[in-house]
Amino acid sequence: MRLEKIITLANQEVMLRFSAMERSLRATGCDLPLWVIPYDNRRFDLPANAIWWELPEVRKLLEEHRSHPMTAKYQCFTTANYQFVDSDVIFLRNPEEVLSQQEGFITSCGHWGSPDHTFTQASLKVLKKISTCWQTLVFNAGQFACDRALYSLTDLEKQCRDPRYIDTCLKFPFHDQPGTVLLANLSGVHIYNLTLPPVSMESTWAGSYPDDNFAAYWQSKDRKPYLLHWAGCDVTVPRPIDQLFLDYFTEDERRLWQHEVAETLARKLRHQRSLKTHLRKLAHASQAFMSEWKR
Ligand SMILES: [Mn+2]
Repeated sequence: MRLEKIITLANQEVMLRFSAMERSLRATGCDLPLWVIPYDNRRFDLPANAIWWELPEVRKLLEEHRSHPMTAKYQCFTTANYQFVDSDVIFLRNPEEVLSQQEGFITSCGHWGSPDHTFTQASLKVLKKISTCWQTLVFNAGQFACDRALYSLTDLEKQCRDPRYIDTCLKFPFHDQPGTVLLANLSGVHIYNLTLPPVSMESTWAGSYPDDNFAAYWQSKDRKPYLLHWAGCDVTVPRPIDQLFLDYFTEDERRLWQHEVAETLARKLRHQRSLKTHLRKLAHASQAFMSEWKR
């Protein structure tokens, strides 16, 4: 495919990670326009060659169903020749060059090995009807590329509203992943995962690299991941590979990042403490109940 743009989803809250992603993209030599789908109203000043991209028809459909803000990325399916990435991604190689050899719908995650969280009970039934090897067709919704528009706006809306798919596409409360996976599969496009043969790329998930020798896996240029995604990684547990995005921060940004991590850790500890308090209260209550009951 001949990439024409990179698409992402962001708001003010993820601005630091967005900056690292954008700088890593430019560092690979890719000058393509960056289209930013607004996650919500908290927009921020974009760097050069980046624009906010929102389709009012899609926004209206999602607001009507109070869909999760991440489902705003469904609008990617109405355009062609793009790479979508979350903001917690950095590029290691120029996506234009990597994808010039590919066609159809391109994924590159490891969900074929652990397909949980890519479907709902309803969408799993649909996926199983599409292929007995459905596990190779599910993917992480934070990194995908496609050379064609999969739906017109009208068809996208129709598909999302279909009684068979609406619970997965518009009403799933936690994220867009089962909906994104289902919509891509229903479109009939060929879905290829670059970590499977013939490309057999090394893992694009930062969590696959717990040690400081991560670059040792990337000796072969063709099998080096072209992007890295921190999907689901706990930011309060530092890992050597984090250096790859930290390197894109200025001194001030690094301090801001440390502050964000410290706040996340404090929230986590508060949550654990309140959970412990609740459990203690529950234990006391059940003891009291049991001693009452034994009398
Ligand atoms: Mn992500």
